[in-house]
Amino acid sequence: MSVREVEQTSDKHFDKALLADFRRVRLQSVDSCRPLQLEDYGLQAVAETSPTKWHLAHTSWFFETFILKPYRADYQPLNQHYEYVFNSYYNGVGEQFPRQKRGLLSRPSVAEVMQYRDYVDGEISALLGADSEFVEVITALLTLGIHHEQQHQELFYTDIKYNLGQNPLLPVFTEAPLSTRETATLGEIGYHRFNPALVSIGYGGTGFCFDNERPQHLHQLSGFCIADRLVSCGEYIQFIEQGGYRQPQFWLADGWAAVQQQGWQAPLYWQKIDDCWHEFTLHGLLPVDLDRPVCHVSAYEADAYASWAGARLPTEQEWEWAAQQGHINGSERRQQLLRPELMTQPNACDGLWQWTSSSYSGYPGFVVEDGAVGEYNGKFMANQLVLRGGSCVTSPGHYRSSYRNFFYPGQRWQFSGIRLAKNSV
Ligand code: AVJ
Ligand code: FE
Repeated sequence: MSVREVEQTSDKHFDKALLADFRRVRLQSVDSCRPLQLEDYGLQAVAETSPTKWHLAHTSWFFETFILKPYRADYQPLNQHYEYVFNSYYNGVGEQFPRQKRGLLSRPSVAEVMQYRDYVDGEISALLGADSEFVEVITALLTLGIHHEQQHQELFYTDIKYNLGQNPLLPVFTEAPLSTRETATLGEIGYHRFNPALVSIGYGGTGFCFDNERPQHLHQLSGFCIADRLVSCGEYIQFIEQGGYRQPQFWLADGWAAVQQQGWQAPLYWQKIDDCWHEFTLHGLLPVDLDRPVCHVSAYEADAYASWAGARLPTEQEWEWAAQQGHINGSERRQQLLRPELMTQPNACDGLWQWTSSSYSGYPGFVVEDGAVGEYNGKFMANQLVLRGGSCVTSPGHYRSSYRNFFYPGQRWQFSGIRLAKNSV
């Protein structure tokens, strides 16, 4: 190889589309917040729900920590304290400001957080504008950073819904779009039947995926049946009215303990007014529509409902195989709808994450990446359950049959619903 060839391969420029993607997603985060008042940006009702401005800063911190500090020559952070304040959980980076106190961060102000975003954006643009010998690694980290920011765009919606929902004024985030309600009523759940099969699980494509979707591997499935739609609010109301929350025989032990300790009687955000169920939504308080999928249930409630209905939850592999075959309507939406659609509408998409019975753990052969960035997914592989699909607040482009979301079984503030499965019908 000549010297000239060596130079050409060692100093390369960035794909122009990368910077365009970065800019588009960065702008989207700020755009999603437009309906908010300034006072809303700092709300944190519980440890799990971060303030909006913390999301806006932490996503910038991610690019600063994993790209600018290591790869931008002579990079000067805008503020030295941000390394600590906006570190979510990366011990490899250093100590973190306590999660449950994020709501106390009245400073930096929203305006200063926006300046931080602009500063990071400018530095990233400059970095990508020049040739670099680290094009591959920076491209991989930037792509991860973009998907990370999109995950936080979803968390922004789930968190602001929870935080606004604490206010007795039940603030409207945005007005509900004009109703396109149809008179059609929902039929019974049908089941797709699958034969036993040795199937391929995990991401096998050439695009982006998170590390927890790899390695692709074979998995032996027994025969099973999976529901052709999600459980509706109407069906869930039957469960409630027939005493589902008062009968321990339907519940896992930890689930029953949660019912007792937290006084659960209905999904999160539900309340009965004049004998009629209502739910708080990002469009304010609305009557529960019987034909929408039931939302904001824990895995315990999903499991109890399934027991009551004579079914079970699917495993994550069953779900993925059914999705690969095109039998699950998790279809991608171009815009975020902020509320799951009526299932009676033609081409309605699922609009909710779906609890599976699978524990979140590494696939056979999974290796945690070196360095602090390896803490992204791997260290959470204990005591959580996998959810599959995507929701009405998931970023477009995140729907993949191999995508693995994960939360603790008692958590309810994500847009999580129920798809049933059975061994046979
Ligand atoms: C995949 C949604 C469980 O909420 O911690 C954000 C997403 N990872 N920053 C989470 C995430 C790093 C993650 N979930
Ligand atoms: Fe994060």
